Amino acid sequence: MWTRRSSRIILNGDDIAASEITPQRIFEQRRRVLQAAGAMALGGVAGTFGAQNAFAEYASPDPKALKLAAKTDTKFVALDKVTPFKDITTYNNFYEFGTDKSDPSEHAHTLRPRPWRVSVEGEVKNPKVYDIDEILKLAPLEERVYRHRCVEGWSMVIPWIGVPLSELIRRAQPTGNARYVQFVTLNDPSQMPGLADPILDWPYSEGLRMDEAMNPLTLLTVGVYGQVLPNQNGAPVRVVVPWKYGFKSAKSLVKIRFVEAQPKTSWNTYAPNEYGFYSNVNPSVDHPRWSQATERRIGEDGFFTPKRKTLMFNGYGELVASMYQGMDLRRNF
Ligand SMILES: Nc1nc2c(c(=O)[nH]1)N[C@H]1C(S)=C(S)[C@@H](COP(=O)(O)O)O[C@H]1N2
Ligand SMILES: [Mo]
Repeated sequence: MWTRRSSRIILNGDDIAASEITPQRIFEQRRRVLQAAGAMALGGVAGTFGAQNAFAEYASPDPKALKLAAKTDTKFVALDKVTPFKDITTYNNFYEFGTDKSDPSEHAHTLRPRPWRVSVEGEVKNPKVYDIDEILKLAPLEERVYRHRCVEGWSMVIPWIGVPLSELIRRAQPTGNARYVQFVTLNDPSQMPGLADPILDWPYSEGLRMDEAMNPLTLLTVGVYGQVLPNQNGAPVRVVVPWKYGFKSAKSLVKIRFVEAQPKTSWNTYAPNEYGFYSNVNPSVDHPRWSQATERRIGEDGFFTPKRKTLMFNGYGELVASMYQGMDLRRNF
């Protein structure tokens, strides 16, 4: 559950957390967060590249990776233990590179994340093709530690870096007809060997309602762990929607399209009874083939590790529940 303490929102409250997240641990982590935030506020963000990341403890262990500096707002920092870099870069879903969890880390080296362009189009007054470097400079980069839960029943805690998607939407100036946003992934078989396999209706595509896209949690994401996104995590730019199942967070985007009608999405097209358009994390709505009541946190799984209880809206209800008031979330799953 979210607990509000002054202006901060602190994530806590699943079973395992009782033993792991002691008051002392929370206190120390929050102090580090606030110190980091304070240091950034004093020093300012020292340019897009090359500067020290706000969170030394989340620095990428990859010495060759291009580093990104980011500011932080403690409101968006989940205090759960962060999942190790090794796990978040070797246990991935990115079907354009194969369906095994290890496939993206083994095969995504063929993706060429630079140069890269993203077309912002459709029902907008300012359509524009953005170069990836323009996206990096849309607004000051922010570091956000989010819970990330896959519909398959596992979860991670990831220090993403990006800008609120609302910054891009504001510049695009949607017309009155824009009710949804569609996100489309690259569709280039020369870079993505998995496209040869017609598992999904390529290109991978996802969508959000306009208010969901504008929600301050929705992050246009360019980095993780203080560095640019590794290819397997959706380089060079993806969306991250932390209160929804992971598949809503489309990777390696080439198109962001504003539309009037609810867009078709890859997983919903594949199995409409299993993957709804909304796909809000909801422990009380089972997937037809398995329960969604609990989850396994990657990086801490052992034979005897108890599963965690999955939280409504992945724990982000305070920031998102109002968008679904009056909606039947069993029908709109
Ligand atoms: N283009 C594309 N985006 C995608 C996917 C995919 O197969 N292709 N998989 C989705 C799923 S099911 C999940 S759980 C997350 C995984 O993101 P991560 O590997 O960075 O943790 O990416 C989502 N975005
Ligand atoms: Mo997923």
